[in-house]
Amino acid sequence: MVSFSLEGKVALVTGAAYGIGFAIAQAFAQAGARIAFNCRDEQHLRKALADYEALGIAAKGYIADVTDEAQVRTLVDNVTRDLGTIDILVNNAGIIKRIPMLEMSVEDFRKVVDIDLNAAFIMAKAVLPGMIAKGHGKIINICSMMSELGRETVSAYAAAKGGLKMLTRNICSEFGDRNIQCNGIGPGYIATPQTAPLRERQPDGSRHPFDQFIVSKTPAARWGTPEDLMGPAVFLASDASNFVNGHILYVDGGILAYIGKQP
Ligand code: NAP
Ligand code: GCO
Repeated sequence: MVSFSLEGKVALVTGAAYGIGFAIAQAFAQAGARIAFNCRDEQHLRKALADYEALGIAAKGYIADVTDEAQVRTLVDNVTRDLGTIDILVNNAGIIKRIPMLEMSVEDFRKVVDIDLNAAFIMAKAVLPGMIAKGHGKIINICSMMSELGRETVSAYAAAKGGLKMLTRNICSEFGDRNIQCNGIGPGYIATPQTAPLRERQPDGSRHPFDQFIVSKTPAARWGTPEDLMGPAVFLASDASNFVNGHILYVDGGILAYIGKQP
């Protein structure tokens, strides 16, 4: 019997105060997991706790910056104390800075790479010992279409997400024989606060040119929603995917498969 159940599992979803992480944590809770999440901002945390409670989810929330090794150590210790050893880690926390490369400072480039790539290494190192001791574990890295493609203004983000794809494959390679599966989810263009600037109505009330561009480039002819990622995330977190390892599951409405409509 194939099991998509997460009953009895402890899941930590980073950056799950809202957006994609919130939807993934909600899906895990619906599948039976106990939920922990973190973010940096107190107000985000308080609102997220209320939002989870409104859904009947007794999530545990923690303030922790995933780029800070000491804060991550404390985060993992606190989750372990409150819920038990972490079975499932989703490296979801991430930022983007959309700046033309020649105008982007090295500081900005480093900040994006620090959160979107280095933090996944820090988080994985913190949870792997517990997974090894338990004899199983699931790590899911939230990659991106920019793990495969570039575009103007997102050099740091694409470099980080490309690196995250290869970190995913390396964790798979190094820990597969410990019954730890590390996979990625590559969302397409998803309607969250992160992409809100790309969907803003123009002063004349028309749709943002990028909004029109993405919808025309996506076979599904729409933006994705965080809810579109819930099923794929449960699959990769469950025993149903125990022989899936080092895979990036693109949830993109088909955009990576499509050359685009002839003008
Ligand atoms: P979002 O709406 O901007 O949410 C990002 C979350 O991460 C927030 O909860 C934020 O909370 C948290 N966060 C940011 N930096 C953090 C840090 N250093 N430490 C801890 N938490 C941090 O983003 P999203 O659209 O849901 O995206 C989530 C993930 O999916 C990101 O990795 C993103 O790159 C990826 N992704 C998004 C899309 C898309 O189209 N939206 C597509 C592909 C991939 P605080 O600010 O309070 O810390
Ligand atoms: C952008 C977008 C994308 C999405 C996503 C696509 O500016 O191009 O923010 O990067 O966030 O990563 O998969």
